[in-house]
Amino acid sequence: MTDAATTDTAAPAIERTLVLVKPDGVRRGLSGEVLRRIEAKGYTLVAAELKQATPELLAAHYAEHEGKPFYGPLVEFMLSGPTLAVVAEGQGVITGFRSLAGATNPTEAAPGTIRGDLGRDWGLKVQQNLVHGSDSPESAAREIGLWFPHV
Ligand code: D4T
Repeated sequence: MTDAATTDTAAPAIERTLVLVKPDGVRRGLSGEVLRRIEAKGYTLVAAELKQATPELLAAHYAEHEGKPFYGPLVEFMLSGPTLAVVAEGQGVITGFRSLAGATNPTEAAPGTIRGDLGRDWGLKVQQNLVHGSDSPESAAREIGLWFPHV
């Protein structure tokens, strides 16, 4: 007997997502640990580059947050040192990496996640939560275009 629910479903498309190891993660020497978790999960690294973000790049990347109270501190934090920008690939990688990252607030992020295991609240005006991951296919395409214009 065949299972129509599985045999009739098209294979999920291969996706790409933008992962950032933010300046706190790079400073704390956690870049390798983040890459290890991405690879251990089974995703493929397509590109990785240590970059110093610019105000222009961050204005585009974080346009949705402009005007929010944490926007200025967020940009200042993201300018405070190099960021490791990564493109990762695999079926479901956009949601999958968000699961690996955990909740935005590292205090609330579940143990086992990057933010839950390695992050904490430092009492600052912006959460320093180690990583970013695109939240939709549209965001991923836009963000990969911003950080890796040639990929
Ligand atoms: P990023 O974009 O960095 O992957 O984080 P999230 O997707 O988890 O969260 P976000 O875009 O909503 O926020 C961007 C960045 O701002 C910090 N932040 C956010 C903060 O300090 N206070 C807040 O209330 C929010 C919503 C954390 C991540």
